[in-house]
Amino acid sequence: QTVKQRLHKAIVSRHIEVHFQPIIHLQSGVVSHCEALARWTDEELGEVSPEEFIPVAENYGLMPELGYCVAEKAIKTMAQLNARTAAPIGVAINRSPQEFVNRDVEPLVNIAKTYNFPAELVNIELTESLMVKKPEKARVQLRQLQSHGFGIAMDDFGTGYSSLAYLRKFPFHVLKIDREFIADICERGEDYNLVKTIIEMARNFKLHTVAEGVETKEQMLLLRSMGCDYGQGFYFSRPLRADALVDYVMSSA
Ligand code: G
Ligand code: G
Ligand code: MN
Ligand code: NA
Repeated sequence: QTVKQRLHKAIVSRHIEVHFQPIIHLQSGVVSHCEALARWTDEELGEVSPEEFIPVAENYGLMPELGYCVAEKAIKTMAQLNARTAAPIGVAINRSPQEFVNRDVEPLVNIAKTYNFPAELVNIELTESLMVKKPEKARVQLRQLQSHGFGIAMDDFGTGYSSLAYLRKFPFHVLKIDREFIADICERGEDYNLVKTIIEMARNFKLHTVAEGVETKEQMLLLRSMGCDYGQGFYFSRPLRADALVDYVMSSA
């Protein structure tokens, strides 16, 4: 069996797991959202990284099904979690360009309805490549997502084309600053200035900012003082299985 066949089987039989990485509001320390991250463990191949299997899914047209499976499991888990928390926590779901091309937003709307999960608590994360390759598809779908109340996040900001025109033309709510700019923020003045500029620019566009790859307390404190809204990274937590996420949220509340 090829990797593609194995992956297809895993998707159809719903053996793709979802892990969750908390996104923290820096001023309050409260868990705001959790990013859903696909995980695949194959009997023979062992654990396969999403860096490897997401491209396979994209090349063979499996991404819409994989995305649906992840979204369904993620929203179900978060709905169960929110039944136990005082304040509801949102979920961030990655959506690949292929899902924008081959699917409309209907399935996502239905999942949210099924679990009685407010669309306002779902942020759809997308990368800049989508706007470059499929600007018209992107525009139509982002408007649809927006009209249903979903939030829209620009993922990995700064690593792709980063045209400011996209921020102006598309209805984003959140800007995620790529971890490559965060890694040396305490040591390198250039990186500090760059991130500071991104945060100020985001504020002009009325976007919330999330710093990715926060690994130390010093980075967290610095980002908070710079006016960054949210942080995500190993300093707070690695991506967690659903049961570990419940423990994390309950003990940090
Ligand atoms: O989970 P990890 O941090 O290893 O993720 C590696 C990459 O795979 C990240 O860029 C992440 O956005 C992507 N990824 C993880 N899960 C999904 C998913 O469900 N859909 C899409 N499109 N990308 C995902
Ligand atoms: O592209 P995206 O932002 O969706 O990717 C999320 C990926 O980033 C996941 O693979 C996750 O494991 C990884 N990640 C999350 N937090 C950290 C961190 O603090 N440091 C590093 N190096 N990687 C991280
Ligand atoms: Mn992401
Ligand atoms: Na990212």
